[in-house]
Amino acid sequence: MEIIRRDNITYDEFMEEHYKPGIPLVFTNAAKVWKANGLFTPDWFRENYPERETDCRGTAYKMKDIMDMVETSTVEKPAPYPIIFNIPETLPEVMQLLDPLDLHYAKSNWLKNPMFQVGKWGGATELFIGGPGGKFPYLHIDYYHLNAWITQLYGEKRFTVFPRGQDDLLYPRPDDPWRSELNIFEPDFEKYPKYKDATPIHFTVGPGETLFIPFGTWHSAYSLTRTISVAFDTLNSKNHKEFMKDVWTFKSRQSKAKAVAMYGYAWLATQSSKLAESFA
Ligand SMILES: O=C(O)CCC(=O)C(=O)O
Ligand SMILES: [Fe+2]
Repeated sequence: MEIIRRDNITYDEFMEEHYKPGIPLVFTNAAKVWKANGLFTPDWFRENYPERETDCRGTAYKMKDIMDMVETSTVEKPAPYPIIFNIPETLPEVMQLLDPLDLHYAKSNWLKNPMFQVGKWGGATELFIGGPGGKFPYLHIDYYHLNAWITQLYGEKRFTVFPRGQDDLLYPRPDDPWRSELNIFEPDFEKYPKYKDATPIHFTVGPGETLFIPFGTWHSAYSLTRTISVAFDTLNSKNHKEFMKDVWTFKSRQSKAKAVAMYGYAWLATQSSKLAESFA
């Protein structure tokens, strides 16, 4: 199977052919509506925001140092990946360059509701920075069954996605069902024999391209060059049921009381979003 790439697809075509059936898509030019498209480069960030900091695996890094790290990154000695900035929190000025965030396709999105901006509900807009050889550490589906939208603004990343319905072949971890035990970059077929029947789809996403990953789709990524991408997730009536189920599963691992509280909160937040949508 191959990834489908489309330019100038209409919103209705996207909904019918990709969103509803849950088939990934690369939009080749949806990002043309963002000022960030063609503007974002390692030097642009280095010059404009040299002192901005983010944490990566317990270490704080400055933008200027990150850009040096990815410049010297190699397959043999890759820079840490991914290095992520929460854009609204650490680079708020950048948000106006990502307008409209939904690219006219990623809608509706209940995560825009202020109730989801409190706490870690997946409502973040994130900047991903990488260097050659940077591997996303695991094969996964996004938490809470959210849909993922990843726009490549600089450099090239190789993605791997699996068609829906192969969960059983991909060995989800018993203690973390959104994460796989497999190392897809060097699969151990002896230990994970069912993986032989899985059908990974590999493809490269380049500057100006946007990858839509439907909820529940297993995926991972590999940075081929220096890369800068913007990622966000969406929630609406289509993935709401799975979202609520995940909120329960995830929170009940902490405590039943917490699960009840958080489930109640999520339910209220989704009702409020649904109501707002019906008046939009
Ligand atoms: O661009 C990447 O490295 C993949 C990011 C991703 O899948 C995620 O953050 O959930
Ligand atoms: Fe993901």
